[in-house]
Amino acid sequence: MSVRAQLLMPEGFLWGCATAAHQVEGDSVDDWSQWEEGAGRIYQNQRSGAACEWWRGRFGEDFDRAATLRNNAQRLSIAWSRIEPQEGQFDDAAIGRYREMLVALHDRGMKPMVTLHHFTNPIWFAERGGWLSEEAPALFVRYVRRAVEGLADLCQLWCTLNEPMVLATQGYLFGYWPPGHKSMDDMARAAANLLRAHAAAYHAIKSVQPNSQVGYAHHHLGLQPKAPAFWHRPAAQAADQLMNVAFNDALLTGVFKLPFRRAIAVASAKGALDWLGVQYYQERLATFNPLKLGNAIGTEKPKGVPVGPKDWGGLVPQNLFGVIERLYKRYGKPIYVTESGVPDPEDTLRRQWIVESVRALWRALGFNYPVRGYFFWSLLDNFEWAEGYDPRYSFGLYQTNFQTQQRTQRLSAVLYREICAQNGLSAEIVAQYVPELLPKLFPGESGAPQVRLKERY
Ligand code: IFM
Repeated sequence: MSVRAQLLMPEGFLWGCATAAHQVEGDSVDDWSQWEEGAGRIYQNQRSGAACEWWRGRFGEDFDRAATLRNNAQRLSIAWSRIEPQEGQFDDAAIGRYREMLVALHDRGMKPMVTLHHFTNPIWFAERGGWLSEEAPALFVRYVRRAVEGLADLCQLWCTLNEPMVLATQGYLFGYWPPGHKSMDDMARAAANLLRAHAAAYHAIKSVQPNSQVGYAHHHLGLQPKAPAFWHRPAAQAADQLMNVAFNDALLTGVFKLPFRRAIAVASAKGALDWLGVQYYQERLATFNPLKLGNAIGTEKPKGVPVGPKDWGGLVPQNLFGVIERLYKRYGKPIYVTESGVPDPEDTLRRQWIVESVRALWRALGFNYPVRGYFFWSLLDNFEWAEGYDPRYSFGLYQTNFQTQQRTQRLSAVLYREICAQNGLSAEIVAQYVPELLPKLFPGESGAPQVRLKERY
C-alpha cells in the first residue's frame, strides 16, 4: 500500500477546542449580565441567558462531543463571579462544580487548560472600580490563589487572562463592553492593572503549584498600513504597539509602553511567563486621518481577501505562521494557539481555515518553533459578547439551536476529528474535505502535471 503525503505534528501535541464561562455556562451573574440589560448594547438587545446550559449540566454531553472529535485537551474558563460572588466570600460549591468539569475532561482523556479570567468580573469588583482600581491586581490574585488551591490536583496548565488588550480597549477606550468608558487614560490604567494582575497571578500560581505551566492568551491582530503606506504606516505601528507589542514586551522587559504614553515600570511582570498563548483571527488595514479629531487612528477591512461579517476583517489563516514566527523570535517561549476560528454559519469558510491553520502550525514546527497545541474556537456556537446570538457570529464546530439546546455537527467537525485522530494533515483528508487546496498543499497527490526529469536537465 502506498503511503500518501502527510504533515504530522510531534507526539504529545495538544488538540482541542476553547470555550469561555460566560459564553457557554448560562445563568451568569456578573458585570456582563448586568451590562446586557442596557438597551442597544447587544445585538437585538439579547441576553446571554441560558447560553449553552453548561452550568445546568450540559457540559458533560459537550465534552462527549469533544472526545468524539478525538481531542486530547480542552481549554475552558472559570468564572470569578461564581467562585467569589461576594467580596471575600468564596463558594466551595462553585469550585466543586468546576472540579466536576475537570474530572469529566480527564475521564474522557482530555488535558484541561484553565483560563482564570475571560472578560467577566464579579459585580462587587466592578462596583469597586473594576480594573481602574489600584486594588484590582490584589483582589484578582486573592481569587486566583483560592481557585488554584481548589483545582491544582486536576490542572497544571493555567492561562491567567484572556486577551487583556481587547478587554482594555473594548471596555475602556471604545466603550462597547462594560464598563463602557471612552477614555485613553482609563484604557491605559486598566491595561496596566491587568498587566500587574497577570504578573501577581503568575507568581501566586507558582507558589501554590511549582510544577504548573502558566501563560496568558494574547489576541494578535494582523495589521498592515492602508495605501499609501508612507502615510498610514505610523498608524499601523501605533495600533500594533497597542494591541500586539506592549503587553508582551512588558513580560520580557518589565517596562510597559503604550503608544503616546510614558513608559511605566512593572518589574514583577519581567519573566512572568512560561508559555505564550496566541489567538489569531483577522487582518485589518490601519488608517490615519488627522481630520478625525481624537480618533485619527482607525482600521478598516482589507480588500482582495475573503472577509468576515459586519466589520470583521480579512481571513488569512496562512498568516498564522508569520505570527508564530514573530512571537517566538521575540519572546522565545513555547506557544499554544489558544484560539483560532472563523465566524461562519454556513460552514463554507471553516474547513479551509482549519486546514490552512494546521499547515501553518506544521511549517512553524518545521522551523523548530515550539508550538505545543492548537485549540479551535469554538466547540459549539455560543454567546458572542456584543454580537449576542447573531447567527453571523457562529463559531462552532457544532451548531447550537438556542431554543431547543440541540447541537448539530458541522462538516468542519468531521474534518477536525480526522486531523486530531491522525495528529496532522494528510492528502486524503485534504482531498476529501477541502479538495480545492490539494494542488497547493500536496501537489504530488493532486494529479497536477509533473515536470519530468529529462525535461529538467
Ligand atoms: O468569542 C471570542 C472570545 O471570547 C475571545 N476571542 C475571540 C472570540 C471570537 O470573537
